[in-house]
Amino acid sequence: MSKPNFLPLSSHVEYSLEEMQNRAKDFYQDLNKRRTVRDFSDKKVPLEIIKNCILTAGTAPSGANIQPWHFVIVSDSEVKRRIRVAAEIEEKEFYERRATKEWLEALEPLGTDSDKPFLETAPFLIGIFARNYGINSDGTKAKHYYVSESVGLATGMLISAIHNAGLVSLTHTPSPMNFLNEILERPKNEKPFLLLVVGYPSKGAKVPDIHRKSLEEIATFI
Ligand code: IYR
Repeated sequence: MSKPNFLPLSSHVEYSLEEMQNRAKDFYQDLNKRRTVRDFSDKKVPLEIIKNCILTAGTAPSGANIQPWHFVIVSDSEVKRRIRVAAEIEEKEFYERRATKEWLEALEPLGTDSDKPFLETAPFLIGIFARNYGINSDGTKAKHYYVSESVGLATGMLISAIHNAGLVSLTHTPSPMNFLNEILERPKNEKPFLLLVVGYPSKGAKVPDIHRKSLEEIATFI
């Protein structure tokens, strides 16, 4: 067992109480403007912006600091086309057969269907993979901890970073999405977690008239 190495916490910034109140409120008000968007423009986005958003995602906490995530950033139109074709096959199956009546009813307010043009229109698709286990140098499996929680946290930070940059995203989960391993050439210790569609909204993009729960509904103070 090696001894842990500790460094002084030099990065923490302490604000005045007033500044803290303002920052907390401003951050909430800004993130509350985020909407999941399905109408994308084909307007180009500089790769540098996406790289910084990915770096932000990589700052998420993770079980035993294993950082069990991998992001595949897709801008190639042929790869995007292949993803759309494969996703629409699964989605058609979902909407026409696999989904229960209850599930379809729950999706009604979102107005979704099996047609996924945004998979080709948006400038970037980000395939987010969860590394369920690692591979040691001798080929044996290395255990990873709290993988879904860790990748979920990183994804939330990625979505926030994209919003902060002035772009919009869509959390897309064709199910099953194992085809992403094949198209994006990821190894079998990685499981597709989510496909994040990123870009600008189309001119005149519309979003469903749905609402966020109140503080009383989502929190209890004891
Ligand atoms: N994957 C399908 C269905 C879908 C499921 C949920 I849960 C959503 O919140 C939205 C859609 C689709 O992308 O259409």
